[in-house]
Formats: sequence, structure tokens, C-alpha cells
Amino acid sequence: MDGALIIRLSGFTTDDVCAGEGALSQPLLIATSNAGKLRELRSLLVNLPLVLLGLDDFPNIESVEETGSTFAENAALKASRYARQAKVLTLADDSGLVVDALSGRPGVHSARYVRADATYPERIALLLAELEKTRDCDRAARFVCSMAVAADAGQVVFATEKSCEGRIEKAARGLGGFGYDPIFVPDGFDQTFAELTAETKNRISHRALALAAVREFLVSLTGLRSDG
Ligand code: ITT
Repeated sequence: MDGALIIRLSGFTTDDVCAGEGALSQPLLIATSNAGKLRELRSLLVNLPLVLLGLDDFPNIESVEETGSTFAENAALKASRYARQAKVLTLADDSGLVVDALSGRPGVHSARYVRADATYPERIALLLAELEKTRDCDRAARFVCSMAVAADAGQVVFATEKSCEGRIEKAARGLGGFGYDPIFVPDGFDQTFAELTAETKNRISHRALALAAVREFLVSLTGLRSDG
């Protein structure tokens, strides 16, 4: 990122925020309506002097449709359009499960797989049935997370994409996490994401890895000091 770039962050310029000890609390909108994601993102952003806002803090905000064909396009679209409406620095992610034997499905359609109002047990049951039908013994899969940060005028100022490799189990196991966590076993572990502790998932997940890059960007951009 160009050090000379001055980005207006909801009323502050980077120069303002970098002044002094970086003690100003910077508002950051976490633009997701997924409660599981929000929980993970909030816990991963603790220790930064940010005032974390959610979409609930903007009751009139219009939801942004994911019309892109890649995770990166959708993350940028969401960050940019929510930032423009909320007029604050905004973080959005688009993520999903990519299964090799299903030609990458459900992929960018992970949240709408089967049908928009399906439950996760229904989505998981269909995915396991489809995988069974392929008779392919390759169970390799990965969770992918694209993240984008947009300044309050809507321009995307940072983007990153990370993944977490693993495999799909034959049956769902575990009660933690959210979404497809009960059928995903990350490489190097025997338990599913839903069986591992939140601390472990937050150390190795696609979202944790992408957020580490975002944290680094936020720290370099604003002079915010991280305690964690
Ligand atoms: P927002 O767009 O409001 O953020 P969403 O749930 O629609 O919420 P996405 O479009 O990014 O979010 O879809 C991501 C889907 O991928 C999510 O609903 C889960 O089904 C799945 N997914 C992503 N990360 C996951 C994780 O860590 N564990 C389990 N499932 C995950």
C-alpha cells in the first residue's frame, strides 16, 4: 500500500489517525448478516482499538446482493456498497466450501446451496449424497475466504484471499461453529471444525488467515496499535 495514500476513514484522515499514539478508536463496520461469521470476526479483532459495528447498527442499510462470480468479486462488492451506505470503513468477506469431487461446488453458492431458505442439516445431507453419487473417493475440500476493506467513500483499499485445506467426512460430527463445519476436517486434525474448540478454529481457519492480513493492513494504515 502506498504510504502517501490518504484515505478518509469516517471523518478522520489517516494523517489524523496516525497522529499521537494511535489512540483514536476507529469505527469499523463488519458487514455480514451471518451470526457465526460475525462472532468469529469480532473475536479475531479484539485487542485493536476499533469500535466494531454490525449491520444492526445501521437499521436503514439495504442488503447487498452477491452478483459476482468469484469470492473476491463478492467481497469487494459487499465492502464497497456497504461502506458507501454506512459512510464508515467497512470489512466484508465472501467465503465458502470448495469440494474437488463436486467440481468446486458449492463454492460461491455455499450460502444458497439447495435453496436460499434451506437449513444447514439439509445442505449437508445433500452435499454428502452428491459426493456419494460421484463414487469418487477423493474427499479433498477447502474453505476459502476472500476479504475486502473499503473506505467510507466505497473504494476498496485492501483485499486478500486465504484458504484452509481439508477433507469432507462421511457424516456430520460436532456442535460448535456454524454452516458446513460439522463435515469439514482440516488437514493435520482428526476432528471436524464443529468438534475443535473455537480457539483452534480461529488459529487455522480460512477466515483467521485472511483476517490476519487485514489486521496487518489496518495497523499499517491507521497506526493503530495491536495488543494481540
Ligand atoms: P454475509 O454475506 O452476510 O456475510 P452469508 O452467510 O451469506 O453472510 P457468504 O455469502 O460469504 O455469507 O456465504 C458463506 C457461506 O459459506 C456460509 O453461509 C457457510 O455456509 C459457508 N461457510 C463460510 N465459512 C464457513 C465456516 O467457517 N464454517 C462453515 N461454513 C462456512
